[in-house]
Amino acid sequence: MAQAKEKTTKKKFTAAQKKEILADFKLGWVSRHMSLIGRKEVLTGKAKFGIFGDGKEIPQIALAKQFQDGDFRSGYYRDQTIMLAIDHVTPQQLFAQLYAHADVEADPSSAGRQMNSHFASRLIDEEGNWVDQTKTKNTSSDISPTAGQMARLLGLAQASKVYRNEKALKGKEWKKFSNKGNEIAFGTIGDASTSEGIFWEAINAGGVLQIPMVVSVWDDGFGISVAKKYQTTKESISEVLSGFQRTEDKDGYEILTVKAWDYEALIDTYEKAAKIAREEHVPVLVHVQEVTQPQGHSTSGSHERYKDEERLKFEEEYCCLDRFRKWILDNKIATKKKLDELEQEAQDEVNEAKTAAWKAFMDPIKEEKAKVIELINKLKEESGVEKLGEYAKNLKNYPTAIRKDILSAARKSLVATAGKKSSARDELTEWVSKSREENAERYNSHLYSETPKSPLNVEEVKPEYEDKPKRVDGRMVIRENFDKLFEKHPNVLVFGEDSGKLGDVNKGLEGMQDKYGEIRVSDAGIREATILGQGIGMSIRGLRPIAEIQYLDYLLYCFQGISDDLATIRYRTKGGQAAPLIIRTRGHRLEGIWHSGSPMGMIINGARGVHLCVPRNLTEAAGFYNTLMQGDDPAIIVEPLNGYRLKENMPSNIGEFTTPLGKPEVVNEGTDITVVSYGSTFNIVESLIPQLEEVGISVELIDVRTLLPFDLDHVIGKSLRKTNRLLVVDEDVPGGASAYIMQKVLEEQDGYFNLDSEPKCLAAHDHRPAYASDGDYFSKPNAEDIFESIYGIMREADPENYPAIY
Ligand SMILES: Cc1ncc(C[n+]2csc(CCOP(=O)(O)OP(=O)(O)O)c2C)c(N)n1
Ligand SMILES: [Mg+2]
Repeated sequence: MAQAKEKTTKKKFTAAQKKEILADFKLGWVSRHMSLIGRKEVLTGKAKFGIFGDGKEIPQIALAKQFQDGDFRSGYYRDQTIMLAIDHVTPQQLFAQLYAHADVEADPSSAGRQMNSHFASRLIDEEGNWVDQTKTKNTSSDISPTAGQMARLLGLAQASKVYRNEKALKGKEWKKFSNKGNEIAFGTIGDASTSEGIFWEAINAGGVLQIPMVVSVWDDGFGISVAKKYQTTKESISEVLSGFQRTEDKDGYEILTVKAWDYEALIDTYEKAAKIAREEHVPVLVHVQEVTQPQGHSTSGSHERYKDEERLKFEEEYCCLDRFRKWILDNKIATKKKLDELEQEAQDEVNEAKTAAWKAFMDPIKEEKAKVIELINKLKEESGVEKLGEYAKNLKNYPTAIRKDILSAARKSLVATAGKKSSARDELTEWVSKSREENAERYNSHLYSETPKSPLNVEEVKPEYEDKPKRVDGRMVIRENFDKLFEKHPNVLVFGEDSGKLGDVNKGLEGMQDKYGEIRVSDAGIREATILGQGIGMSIRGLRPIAEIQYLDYLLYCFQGISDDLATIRYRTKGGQAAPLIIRTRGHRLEGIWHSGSPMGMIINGARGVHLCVPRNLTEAAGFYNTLMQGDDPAIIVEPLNGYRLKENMPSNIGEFTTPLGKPEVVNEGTDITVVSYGSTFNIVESLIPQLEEVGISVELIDVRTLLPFDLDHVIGKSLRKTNRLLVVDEDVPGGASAYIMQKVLEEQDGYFNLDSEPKCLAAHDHRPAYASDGDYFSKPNAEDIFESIYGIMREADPENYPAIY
């Protein structure tokens, strides 16, 4: 443990400086009391869990002084003091989130959906329009996975660089996102979380990109109970990162270190950090050392269990607020009495905020409770069912009953009186149904866009063709379409491995960098997780990034961010933020274990909140880009890897036609069996149609086109009414996307009631696909497999007409 040196030099301060110092002192104590009282609220059962920022107050006050309108934060759950200092939250809102007050007004960060200290600005209005970000201090929405904020931080910072340097973005419409690229993205992270791979990936990428981010590491020596010696080589993140320090002739980082209890040094350090980042667009790392954690990690445990006596003593001696007090007294800025008064005022304010937040949280619930007790008692009278009295009494005697308790009592009362006729019962039934609706809005809404800009509202425009259309390689269709997109939307930019100079590995972007420049069409390092992060961050700042993941099999490297961050952003802010990022990738069959994957089930199950487009050819793919560009949701487009060199007709309305989301296409009408597929397997099924017709099987072939959303108008269910037979074909593992399709059709589309034969799925094998053509043939559904599956279903229904093959 480093020994802290005490500063004793006395200085003269102006009246204004003194005022600011005392305001900082009080703010520090408002934040500290928030932590102390907040913890008690959890321990007395009023809230479920609490995590606070005690010990980090003074560094955060210093950081906040540099936080200007237009700047962004990408941080984690220790940052309550920054948020208070930039007037982003009030103490009452902090308590509201602690209580899980499910109301945007009470908890603007998450409407009660997130644990406390997970912050977010409301960046979009109900119509889906971005607010003017240059007029506010902004924070991207926090997530709990440690270091998850680092990837997004890159994009938030990179946006400043794009706005400063891209000629296409000098127009008026972009002024609400940036003032000449002067915005800093402030990142914060705990010392232990720097052990995560994504931290290192993001740090390296930030150095390469040279973007205005200021990363603060709050080094309190622990990650829950695990001390630094198990986390960080040499137990010092600034020391091990020192090779990143920029030099006269080489770009890199500015790395600064400072002690968490040294008010003056902190102010100087952050002033310096911000100036470098803002003016020079150079990333800065501030290693804030000797940070304390007076109450331990969270309300889940006590730190005495893992901190030794020496550490506990250090934490007491180096509490940043105590040190700040001592410094104020030493410098005769205020008297002890004045400081005591300020502390008391801070405590009173926090207590008042607590009381107000609790009342605002409980009042509407109490009303609902009273209403339900009244209805249950009335129902007891009318039905004569005695046990209802008990339900009403139990509810009444439960002072902190919340909505689940109320609804539970109401529903149990309906079960106990099932079949009875009573007006009170009708009223209670109606109440339950209304309550369910309200709670669905509270807890289940805003997974996808609910604004007029939702991509689901984009009208379908079919591709048009000249009489004799040009036959071209599929990659030409997508390339011409990208050209139009860049031309039409100055905020579109694409980046990924080999996307720039080469124009992607399949040349779908050939020539685009020459035409649109290196800012809009760029190469990225091999680092999928942060390519994604660049995309998320930039899409939050009004750009329309297309993040390219070279092969679908490598999506796993960024799947954590897709699932935790991208897929949840709208949901976790209850519609307050959106990241309309398009992830471009290519997949399904090509060659071998890592270039033939089709893990659609994994994506579907891990990324609800992101649209999943699975086009069968490049024209369909191009249409998805055109649709999504008009919408405000994120999506993954899986281009078919084996389609780039197959011939397609070049549409004449390139850049204009759209492929709709959630609307399958009946590509071949038939009467005997419905075959549902997508992507590359779709093309195999289609190629079998003549062969199937030869044996007298009429196939209705449907391309689902998107797996998320899935067949919104129940096209497949309608087809089953005609054919009464179903085969789902894909190349995911068994039980993957094919099982998902089956569940949707059987449960949501009444498929069960329209089947005359056992419905079947034909998927790939459980293992990854083996290399080479035989490997493919024996790993994935092949033409014979598909033919025989269809034939088998027909034979089962009509053995005479379809004799045994084997
Ligand atoms: C990926 C992931 N693993 C584990 C956790 C559980 N967890 C929450 S906080 C934390 C420790 C973080 O320590 P540090 O980064 O030093 O931040 P501090 O809490 O000390 O400020 C852990 C392990 C998590 N949230 N995310
Ligand atoms: Mg820590």
